[in-house]
This record gives sequence, structure tokens and C-alpha cells, in this order.
Amino acid sequence: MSEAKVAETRAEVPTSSRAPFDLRDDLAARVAALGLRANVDQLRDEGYTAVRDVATPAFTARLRETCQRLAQETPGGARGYAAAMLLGRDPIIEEVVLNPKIQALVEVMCGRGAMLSQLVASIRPKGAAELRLHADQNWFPAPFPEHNQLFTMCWVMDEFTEAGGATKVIPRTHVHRRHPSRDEIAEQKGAIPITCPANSLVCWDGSVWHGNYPRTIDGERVVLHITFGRLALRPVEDYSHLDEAWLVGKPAALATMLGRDDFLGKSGPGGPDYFKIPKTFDWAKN
Ligand SMILES: O=C(O)CCC(=O)C(=O)O
Ligand SMILES: [Fe+2]
Repeated sequence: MSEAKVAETRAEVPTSSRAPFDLRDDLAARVAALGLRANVDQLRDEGYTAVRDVATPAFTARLRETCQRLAQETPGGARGYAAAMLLGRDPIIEEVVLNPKIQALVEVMCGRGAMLSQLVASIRPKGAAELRLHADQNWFPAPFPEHNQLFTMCWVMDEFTEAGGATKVIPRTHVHRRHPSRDEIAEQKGAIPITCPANSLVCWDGSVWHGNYPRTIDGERVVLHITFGRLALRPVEDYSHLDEAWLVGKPAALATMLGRDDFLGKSGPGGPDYFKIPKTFDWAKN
């Protein structure tokens, strides 16, 4: 780059940031055209929303079949119940992440250039246990930044009811900008099911406290969990070429600073390394 070009690039760097939910005009217009204004307001005010008719019912039916097929390819005990690392394994997954409603909501919640973090299909049969309350920003210490960092959407392929094992949420808990305490997790005060028909997209702020209900009815709840994150925290330099052989005999701190000891960036078709999750969440907070 010439000196002049460098100077020009520097001159273009903005010095101010937009407040959360203060959308650029073009993004506000996209949100309005897609019929998402009320959903964005609910995300801002309550910390979650359900977008109905996210695609055609036929598309959602095809996605459901695909998730069930991919779950049969999962190794180990999660076979038939979960499938991870889905982009590139069936073209329908590209259509999911490129869905205009998803793209607009991701930009509202995680900014431009947001990165796909995780794509996991889950299949919950009758008897599936409940998932404890948590905030998804589990690898961030509290207080969480005012700008949302992680954004999770669930593509609903079977009607969400409490007995069907819908997502549970405590509306407005995102304003606390912290993880729920043990007592708050046990008490579940104010928790409600997010009810909606199949072919909806339920989604929430990374700070809001949520989990799910046990499934007590026949059949299966098939959901595709889609998580995006802001672009900010990737390292500037990429050291992925420094492999295990390079690390042999070197101090453990080197592996840690290259991100080799936490659970991020290591998922396979069987999902993340569950043994590394508690340590990652603890390191991030304490
Ligand atoms: O399964 C659910 O309904 C919620 C799962 C969840 O907590 C998530 O995807 O972040
Ligand atoms: Fe979650």
C-alpha cells in the first residue's frame, strides 16, 4: 500500500461507536422490510423474541429431515440426538445461515462481520431432562458489555410448548448483565416458556437467563441452534501452523496462550470437548 493509501485508510477509521440498537438507516430499513421491527424491539426490551414464518413450512420440514440424518452420523452416545459442525455437510445449512431474517438479526445483535460460532442440531425425545438456566455469554466475565456479544437462534421444527420442552426464559434478565447465581438458577423466578409454532426462529440476547423445559409428551423436539459472535476477539496473528509437534517439550503456558487448552475452536461432528468447558468458563470469569 502506498503512503497516500495508508493515510486515506486511516482517515476513514471512525472514532465513534453506535449505541446498542441505534441501527444505521440501511439496517433499520432491512429490519422493517423483513417485518422484524417488533422482534428487534422485544430483543432490546425483553432479551428474547420468536420470529414466526422464518421460511416456508416445506423448507423447515426438509431441514428437520436433514438434522435427523446428520444426527445419525454423530459418533458416540449423542448419535441420533445431536449433530455439530454442520456447515458444509448439506447445502441446506448454507441456506439457513444466509436466511435474510437471520442475517439481519445477527447484524443487529453482533454487528457487521459477525462470525458463525456454532451450529448444533438437537433432538429431544420424551423424557429429555431440562437444561439449567444460564446466559450464553459464558466465556465472558460479568458485568457483560452493554453491546451484545453472542447471539443464539433456535430454528424451531416442532411446536414449542412447555410440555414439548420449549426454551425457558426469564424476560428482562439481560438488563442485569451477569450470570444467574446458584439460588437464582434453582428458584427460576419469573421463568416462562417461549411458545410458538414450528417454522419459527426463537432467539435471545447473550445476557438473558434461559434454559429449557423437560419434554413430557411423545415425539421429538428437533431444533437447530445457531450462534454468532462479534468479530472482535480473534487474535490478530494466526499461529495455527504451530502444531502439537512444535509444542512438545515447551512450557504449557505457550499452548494456553495459543488457545489450545480451552474448548473454543475445537468442535468436531460430535460437538465440543465437554471436558474443557468447565475450565474455560471458570478461566473466563475468575
Ligand atoms: O434447547 C433450548 O431450548 C435452549 C438451548 C440453549 O440454551 C441454547 O441454544 O443456547
Ligand atoms: Fe443457551
